[in-house]
Amino acid sequence: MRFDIISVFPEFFSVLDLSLIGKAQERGILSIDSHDLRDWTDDPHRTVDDSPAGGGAGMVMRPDIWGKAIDTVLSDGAGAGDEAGSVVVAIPTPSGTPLTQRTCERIASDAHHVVIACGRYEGIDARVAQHYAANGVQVIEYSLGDYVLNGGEVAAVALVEAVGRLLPGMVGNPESLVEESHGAAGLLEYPVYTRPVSWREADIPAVLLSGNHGAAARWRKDRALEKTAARRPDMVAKLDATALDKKDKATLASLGYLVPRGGTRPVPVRAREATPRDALALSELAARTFPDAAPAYLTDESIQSFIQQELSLARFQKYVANDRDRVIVLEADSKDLVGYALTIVPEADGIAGLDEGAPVDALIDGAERSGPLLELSKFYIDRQWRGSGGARILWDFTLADLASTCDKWANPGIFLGTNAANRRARHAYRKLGFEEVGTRQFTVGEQDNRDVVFARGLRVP
Ligand code: 6GU
Repeated sequence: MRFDIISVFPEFFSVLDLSLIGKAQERGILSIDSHDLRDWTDDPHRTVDDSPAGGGAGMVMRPDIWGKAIDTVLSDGAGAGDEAGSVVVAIPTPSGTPLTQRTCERIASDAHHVVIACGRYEGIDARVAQHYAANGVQVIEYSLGDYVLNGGEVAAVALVEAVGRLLPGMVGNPESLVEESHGAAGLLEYPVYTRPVSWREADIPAVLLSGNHGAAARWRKDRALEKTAARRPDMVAKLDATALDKKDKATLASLGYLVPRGGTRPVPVRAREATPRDALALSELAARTFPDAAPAYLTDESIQSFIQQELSLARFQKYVANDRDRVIVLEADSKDLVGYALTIVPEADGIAGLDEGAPVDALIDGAERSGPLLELSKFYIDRQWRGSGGARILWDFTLADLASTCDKWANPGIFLGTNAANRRARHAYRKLGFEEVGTRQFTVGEQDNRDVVFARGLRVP
């Protein structure tokens, strides 16, 4: 690959004689020539710029000078069979497209001649990029990021290094290209360590020294996911969900990203207290989800009459407005509701649902209850989100919220009743730290039901 760099500071590029890029030049993998733009001027002052048409601050680089310079380096040694995309004119500018690893990979695989035109001042007359783009040259106006440098020289060095290291024969171990940041996995790289094992009170994570390669790989993947979620949430939202395994998804769920059933990408979700504006969406979600949890022997009629009476818009408006009812919603970034939790908080150290079979005497986390007994009246995840890890996020937020309202008590509790036949729900509540403490009777429509009653404490470990 051949690079020609044109700049008013051609000496700048001596750095490219160092290091791996310097070695690659010696080995003939790439050639780099830098040129002084002023060599193409024809006035005694070697002028390359002029004032901007239309007025304004600063100076603009002249198209006639740039045209002569670029034509010269392009024609010098140009092959007759230069294919489309094989000749690139790269123009560094803060107004360019952000340079990505994908672009660098494409240049490395398709281009054999790259001319880098380094502007200074307010940039290069716009007709230069236009002209070459219209004449069979691949023109790439690129930026290194959202900040301004005085000229394109640093960005030219960045491009040569980023593209150069991808050329065949450059990197000793091509595998290191797979796991690196911005590699095929679409993640930032995990943190890396080397000896000494203990340095300034900080140890290398034990799993990396355990010799258990599977566990080390898992740890690295989790750290990469964590780091990417913290620093580059935009990259997490672009991950291909079909390439994620169960544990990847569990880690992403703990970071607030869920993959819905049939979904192609992780979706950021957020738990929050419901507001009156959620009442309609809540009543719709409740009507959709209730039938899934209802026992099989309930008639459609009973279910519908329950929905109309207990899960109406008016009911949810009341729940959301009432201080004793805590409603937490889990919301996707599309603003769609993923799930909701409704808890009834009794006065002082009272008992919610006393006339509905509350387990008054149940032990709470193995000890006598001291403080109120709350009722988790509703806890639902919409169908396409079940099994995605949303229940854990909704529950963690709900628990923290309830714990803070009950923090003056030594051992407050929360209970719930769920249809005995609903094994999925029973399993889910056990996973959320609830224990079975008994049963209760209740009616839906005209029909009697038996519920299993679960309880747990409200202290957050
Ligand atoms: Cl490519 N050029 C200049 N002048 N400033 C920049 C840049 C490029 N990328 C970020 N800032």
